Amino acid sequence: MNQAQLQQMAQAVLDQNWHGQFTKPAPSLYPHQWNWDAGFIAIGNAHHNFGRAMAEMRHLFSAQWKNGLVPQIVFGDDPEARYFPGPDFWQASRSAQAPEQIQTSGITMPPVHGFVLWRMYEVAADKAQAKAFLKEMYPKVLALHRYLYDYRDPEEEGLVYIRHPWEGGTDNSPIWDRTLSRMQIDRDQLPAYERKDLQNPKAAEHRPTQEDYDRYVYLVDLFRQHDYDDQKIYEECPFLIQDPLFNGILSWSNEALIQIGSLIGEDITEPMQWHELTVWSMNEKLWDEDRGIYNAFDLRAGEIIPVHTSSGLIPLCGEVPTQEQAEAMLRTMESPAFGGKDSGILLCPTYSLQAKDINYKKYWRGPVWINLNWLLYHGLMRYDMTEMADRIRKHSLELLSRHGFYEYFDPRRPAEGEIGCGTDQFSWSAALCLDFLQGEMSG
Ligand code: 2M8
Repeated sequence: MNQAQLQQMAQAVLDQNWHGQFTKPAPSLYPHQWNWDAGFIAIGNAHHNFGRAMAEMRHLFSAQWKNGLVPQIVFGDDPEARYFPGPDFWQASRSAQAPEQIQTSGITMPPVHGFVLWRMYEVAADKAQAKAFLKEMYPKVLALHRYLYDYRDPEEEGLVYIRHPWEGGTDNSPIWDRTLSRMQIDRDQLPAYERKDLQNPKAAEHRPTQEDYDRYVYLVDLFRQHDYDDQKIYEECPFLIQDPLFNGILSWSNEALIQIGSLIGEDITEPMQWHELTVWSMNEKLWDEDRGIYNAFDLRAGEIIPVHTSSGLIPLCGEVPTQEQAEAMLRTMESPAFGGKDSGILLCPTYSLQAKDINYKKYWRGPVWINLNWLLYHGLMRYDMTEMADRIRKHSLELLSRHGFYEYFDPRRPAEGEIGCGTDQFSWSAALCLDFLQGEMSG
C-alpha cells in the first residue's frame, strides 16, 4: 500500500468514528468521548480538517469541571451506546464542581492538551486561525494544570498523583499490580455491575481481568461516596500513584503552555514554575540510575515501584532527562528488555520482554501502542536520537499499513496468529498515523 492510500484509509476511520460533536475512540467498544484520545485525534485531524480538530477540543473542554478537572469520559447521548461505567454509575452531579449541561465521569487522564494545541498550531495551514484558537484554549488548559498542582500534589513536590488506573490511561499496567493487590475487596460489598467491554470477542480475550475490574469499580464507588471531594478522596484512597508517564506528559504540556503563552502575550510565570519543579522532582525522586529509566512512586505505601514498563521512558517527550540520562534511556531501549537493536521485535513493547509475566497480547502488559510510540518518537527527536526515532516511526507505519488501525499490536511479528489486537478502526491509531505520515513526507 502506498502512503496516499494509507492516508486515505486513516482519514476514513476518523470520518467514520466522527459522531457530530466528537470522535469515538472506536465504533462500538468506546462509544463516547475520551480525554487523551480526543487530544491525539485532534492532532490527526489538524492536518486535513482543522475545523474538526478544534471542535473535538472544544467539546472536551465544554465538559471541564469548575475546579479545572478535565474528565476522562464525556458522555454522548447515543441511546445505543453500551459502555460501563456509564453516567448513572458515576453520578458526577453529586459534585458541585461537575458541569450542569453535560454528563462526565469523575476522574481525569494524562494532560496531553498543552502539547496537542502546540502541535495543532505547528501543522496549521492558517496560522491566524490557529493562534486565535490558542488564545481561546490557553486559560482552560492553564486551569487544568492548576487543578492538578492544587489538588493532586499534596506535598507540593511538583509531582501529580493519579487515583485510579484509568486516570493513567494504561489501565492494567503491571505498575499498578502491587498497589491493587493490597486492596482487599469484598465482592459482596461492591455495587452490582455488568461489564460491557467483553462483547467484542477479539478484544475480550486481552482485556483486564475480573479482579482488575472489581478494583476499578471499588475505587469509583469510593469516589462517588465522597461526592468527588478531592481532599476526602486523598485521605481515603488506597491508590495514589505518581506515574512517570502522566508526569512526563505534564512536563511536555507545561512547556507547551510556556510556548503558547509567549506567543499570545500572556504571563507565563506559573507554567514556568510548574515546569521547573516537576522536572527537578522527577529527576530527584523517580529517576533510576541503575536501570536508566523513570519509576513510579506509590504515595500510600511510601515506596518506589521499580516495574520495567515503557511508561518510564515517556519523560523523554517532556525533555525531563539531561542528555546523559537520555543516553542511558536509549541504552535501555536498545537492551533485550525493550528489544531495540535488530532483535526482530517491533518497537516499542509496553512491558519489559524479560518480565516473567509479559503477555504480548494483553492490553497494557506488553503490546505496542501507537500513542506511546508517537510520544517516544517525539522524545527521541528532542535528543537528536534520530536512528531509534526513525525505527519507531517505521515500525508504527509498518504495523498500521500491514495489519490495520488496531488498538494495539503483538510486538513479536508472530508468523501465525493475529498481530493486531483489541478493536480495529481505532481512532488514535489512525490519527497518529496521519501525523507520522506527515513527518515521512516532509523529511
Ligand atoms: C482504555 O480505557 C478505558 C477506560 O478509560 C476502558 O478500558 O474502557 C485505555 O486504553 C485508555 O487509555 C483509552 O483512553 C480508552 C479509550 O480508548 O480505552
